Amino acid sequence: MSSLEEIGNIKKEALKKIETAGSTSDLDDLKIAYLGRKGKITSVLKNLSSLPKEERPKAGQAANKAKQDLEKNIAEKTKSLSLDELTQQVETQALDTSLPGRLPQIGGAHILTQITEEIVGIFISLGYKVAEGPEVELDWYNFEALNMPPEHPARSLQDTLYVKTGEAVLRTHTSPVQIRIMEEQKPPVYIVAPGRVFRRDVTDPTHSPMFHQIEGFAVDRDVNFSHLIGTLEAFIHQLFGKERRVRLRPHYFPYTEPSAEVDVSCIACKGDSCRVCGGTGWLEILGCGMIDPHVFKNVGYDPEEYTGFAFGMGVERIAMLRYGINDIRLFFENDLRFLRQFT
Ligand code: 2U9
Repeated sequence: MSSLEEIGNIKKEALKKIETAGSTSDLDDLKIAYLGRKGKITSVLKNLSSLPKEERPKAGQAANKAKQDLEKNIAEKTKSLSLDELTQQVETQALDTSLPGRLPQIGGAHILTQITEEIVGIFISLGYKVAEGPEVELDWYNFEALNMPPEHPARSLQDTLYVKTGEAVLRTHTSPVQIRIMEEQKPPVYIVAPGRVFRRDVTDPTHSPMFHQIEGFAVDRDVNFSHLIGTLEAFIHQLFGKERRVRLRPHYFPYTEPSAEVDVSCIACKGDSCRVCGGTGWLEILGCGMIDPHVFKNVGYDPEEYTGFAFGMGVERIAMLRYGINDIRLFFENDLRFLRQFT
């Protein structure tokens, strides 16, 4: 076979393969096979010198022409196949803009935060300011300044979590916040103190070693017990509704004298008798009293010049009564099925 015939055959074979190529990557392979460094056309061009002298010019021309034609054909076919491939890609990977988007999960305030804000808001509307303090407290602020010296039996009423025996404790109530305020400010003071408190309790449906309190106090000239009753009645009516009745029962706290516990007529049965109120028609929701003169002396207030009242409540207890929740642990397990009911 002459060299011209050989070049013609290679070209014919290559053109046929280009014609039937199914993808741009097939064309890339063909380019390498015919025009690459070791390609068939390239080999012919490299071997021209081994041909008889008289054949060389024609064979050289034919090989170069074949090279140009194949390059042109490959380029044209690549252009049309890449357009096909792009069209196919667009069709198969197209965005369906009619699909609804994914909604972000929207969070909300924890039910205890909501109730705390509601209660604090009521006292703000009555002219009170909000104060906070440390959760790890000195013995002085948590106990001693509040009329509970080391051997005072009242200390055993509250099982304490000690950080350093005799010195630092996890606060058992938010009352130390108010001692700190009185040390810094002169009367009149009207303060509510919300926050976490800690007790050495075994966890059960109504006890948790950490829970939330809101305490409040007012110190001014001529503050008396009737101001305390009026304030708590206004608060209870805003929180539970105007139709609720309020009653006080005498009680004992080391830091108030006289002291009382406050009941509201049952929010479930409106005072008749039901399971929520244990058949009594009343729910205990607060403790309160007139601040003991010893406490005033401890912070440098003159008990002859000033008097004051104080009150305290448990936030979990109020949430449980309002929503009929029967286990305090539900507040802290963070099960979204529970929490979402309140958002
Ligand atoms: C100062 C002086 C007195 C705060 C008070 C109560 C009554 C009370 C409890 C209710 C349920 C706490 O969450 S609970 O266990 N609290 O009954 N707290 S008087 O008296 C104070 C506070 C600060 C300086």
